[in-house]
Amino acid sequence: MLPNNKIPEHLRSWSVPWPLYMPTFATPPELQPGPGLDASVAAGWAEPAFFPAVNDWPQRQAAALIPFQVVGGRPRNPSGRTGYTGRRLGRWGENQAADPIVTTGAGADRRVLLIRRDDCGQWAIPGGMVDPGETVPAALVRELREETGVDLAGYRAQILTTTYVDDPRNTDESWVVSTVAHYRLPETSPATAGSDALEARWWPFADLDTLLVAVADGGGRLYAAHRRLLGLCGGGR
Ligand code: RP5
Ligand code: MG
Ligand code: MG
Repeated sequence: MLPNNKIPEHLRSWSVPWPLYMPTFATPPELQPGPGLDASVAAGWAEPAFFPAVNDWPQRQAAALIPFQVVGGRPRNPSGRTGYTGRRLGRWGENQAADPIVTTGAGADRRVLLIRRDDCGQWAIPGGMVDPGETVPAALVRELREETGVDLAGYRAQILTTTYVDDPRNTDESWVVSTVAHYRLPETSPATAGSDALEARWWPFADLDTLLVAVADGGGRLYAAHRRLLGLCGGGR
């Protein structure tokens, strides 16, 4: 996966003129017009190529969790320039995700349920995209069940935030906004990796900082975009 281009901070905002801005085209073959895209659309995880398929921007803007502009018929990432154009995600504009942070225990025994992502090998919150027509609470429960086998039915969610996620797939025209919820469970329950997870494990919160640098133990780093989200309930940095 490509890292986000480094855009100088003072040039990120769309309100700062940058006449020579030349973002890199980042759309992978499976999302470019042709059989690959047809297969991705048929598989249900992608919408069709840009024009004329997407002409409902007023509705999308009204439904957006974070307001964004459309300029010349193209959506603009509300966090500013990314250095990339095109899309690596299923939808143009805002892609809504749900991230369940599931913890147990207290103090030194406090643990959090993480998965290792199959696209980058890094440890991450077991989150995923909200399906069309699905509610966020339903997506939180479904994604956790699919990726870890743990059932949240009967547990109350504490919504922590709705936030832009600094996902490496973001581009100027397609980005992730997630609803992050915290669930406290009385004890750890067996976790089994499924869907797009390679492993599922209850990590001690105290180890999260080590995770950022340790590549031992079959692990990998903590998915950078989730460091801040885990910090919202006391983990990460
Ligand atoms: C992150 O990617 C979100 O925070 C969420 O955890 C996840 C959604 O994408 P998939 O796991 O469905 O690839 O941006
Ligand atoms: Mg996922
Ligand atoms: Mg998933």
